[in-house]
Amino acid sequence: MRLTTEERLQYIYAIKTARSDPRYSKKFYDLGYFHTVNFCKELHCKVSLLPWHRWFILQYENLLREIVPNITLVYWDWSMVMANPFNIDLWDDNDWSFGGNGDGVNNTVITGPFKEPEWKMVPGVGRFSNLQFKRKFNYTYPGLPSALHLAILLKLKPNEAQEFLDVLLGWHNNFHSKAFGFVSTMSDEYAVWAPEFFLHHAFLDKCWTDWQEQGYDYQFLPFFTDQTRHMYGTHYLPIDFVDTKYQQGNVCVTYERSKQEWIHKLLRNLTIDQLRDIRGLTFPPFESEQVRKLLTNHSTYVDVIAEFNRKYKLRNPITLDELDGTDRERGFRIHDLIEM
Ligand SMILES: [Cu+2]
Repeated sequence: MRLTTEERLQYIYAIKTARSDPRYSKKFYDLGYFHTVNFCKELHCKVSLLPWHRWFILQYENLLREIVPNITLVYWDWSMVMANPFNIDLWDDNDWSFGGNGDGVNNTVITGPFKEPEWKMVPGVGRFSNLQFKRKFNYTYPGLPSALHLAILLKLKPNEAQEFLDVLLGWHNNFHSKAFGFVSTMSDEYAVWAPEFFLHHAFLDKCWTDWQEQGYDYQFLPFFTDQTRHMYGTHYLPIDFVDTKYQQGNVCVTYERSKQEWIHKLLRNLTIDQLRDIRGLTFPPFESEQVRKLLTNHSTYVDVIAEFNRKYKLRNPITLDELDGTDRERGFRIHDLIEM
């Protein structure tokens, strides 16, 4: 579903209140601080990326729910606008949007509800209080996958889970670094303080959930369920968060479907071979720069993703100029899909 203006205002109100109201800002600070100082440790390795962040976004949602009890986390399905993700009203200057691109030499966000200096990213007077909120949108080639690319990835079987996880992590990195720009807040260890962080991680979690919902073997992947160490900084094991419907604390999470979910559904009903026949943009490349920026230190990702891109490459790749209308934003021909 799409949020109403009222709901968007409420969501932004909750974030702003969490940041500035002394009743909540300590918790808000602690969450962000934890993600920032442990950024390089384990949070972005393969074991932690999905289950750990599932736990983490739940903590954030719980905090927002202390402020607005019926609120839920919001995801942004950027796979539907991968070719031009910054051309939508999310990035407008309205009170119900997230503001626009950064400005000036520092690329500081100066429009919308999170603009400087009214909005300071980090509460308090501590170590990070002088940080500026930065964006440098990559309009020309954001490096994100399309819904078509995502559908191909979701076709990987549980015995190909390592490849699935590596590619998803790589696309996740592209979003942080390449799409928002290497000098942006989203691109470094302060990413968690950018409100778009949670739009992104909620969608990443939805992608994982969609993959998991294909069966028991997908959901209870031994790679996660066999882990016997607590997830970093928590009292939980990955297994405590592999089932969205039964997360620790008796939390049941379901993702409401967006208006464009029918496209994902149609795509998912096709075989890999059929998907590869749809005319669309090629897979986003992944360069070592993205790994370096997010400090995951696994240069193997570059190879795994290059191999994935080679193995599943579209049979009829086209360029942006060959697409028009909403196809041009989605990055593939919807007609080809409907006619399959
Ligand atoms: Cu992330």
